[in-house]
Amino acid sequence: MSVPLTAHSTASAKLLSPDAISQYHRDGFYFPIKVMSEAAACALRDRLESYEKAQGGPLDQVYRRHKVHLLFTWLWQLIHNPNILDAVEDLIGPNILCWSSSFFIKEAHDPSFVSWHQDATYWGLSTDDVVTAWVALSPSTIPAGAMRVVPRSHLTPFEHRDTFAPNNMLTRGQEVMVDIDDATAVDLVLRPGEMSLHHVGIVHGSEPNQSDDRRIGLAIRYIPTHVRQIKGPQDGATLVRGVDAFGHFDKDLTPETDFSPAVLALHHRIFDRHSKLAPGKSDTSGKAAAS
Ligand SMILES: O=C(O)CCC(=O)C(=O)O
Repeated sequence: MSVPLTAHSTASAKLLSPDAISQYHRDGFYFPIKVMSEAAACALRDRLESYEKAQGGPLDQVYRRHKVHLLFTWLWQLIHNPNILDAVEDLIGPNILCWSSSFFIKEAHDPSFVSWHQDATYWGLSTDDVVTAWVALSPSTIPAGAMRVVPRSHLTPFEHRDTFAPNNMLTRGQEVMVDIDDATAVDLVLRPGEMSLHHVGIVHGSEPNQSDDRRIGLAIRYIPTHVRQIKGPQDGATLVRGVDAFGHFDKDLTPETDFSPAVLALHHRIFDRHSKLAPGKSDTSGKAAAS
């Protein structure tokens, strides 16, 4: 976290304006960015909910947490969405891997929350030029517990502690060991089909969902190909744009069908690998969803 993100050239920007790019580098986030129509986002939500209906309940915690784009072919397409990738390219350059993706779903009137934390503390990645595209598949409003960020906090790494607080959506209830003045936070309010972009070092979190609708967001983690995994086990990723001249990550499978046996076997292998690690290192995404 100590190395500040090097701004990618704004001259060749594909989607973001020069102001948007500078704002991202200065504040550690940028929003809202329209990725698709509201109708298209609702169609994706329908696909998720049809699956949930067919299997008689919400998507399993284990599945929603890790590389969910390998489980559903429609999420595989979403991580390749050109609007998302154009904006990400404007921030981290043209050679892009999708390292992971996680659903953050809060049911209506769900007490689940996300404590203030910085992803860079847990992910074991070698550099700071890592960006999350958080794509809304339902309205992400303040009552629904939209994600909140603390501007410019990506420039200062903080110590964290594990709280294991009930209803905390993070695996160990990780939180920064400094008092955050809530008044300085910005609510990333999004319509379905919009996304926010946030830096791996930014302090972020979210409040419970007090609305009558679910809050559904897909957090997609993008890294430039030069990044290495320096703490966790050998890791995989998907090249979504450009070329990978480094090969630091194994190539993840391409899903041919939803929940293909090959992908499920990969998921089990990932969990076996992670369960052999010491507690505290067992979740490279740093996330879990409680329900
Ligand atoms: O969806 C949320 O409320 C939190 C998301 C988050 O922590 C992340 O995307 O890193």
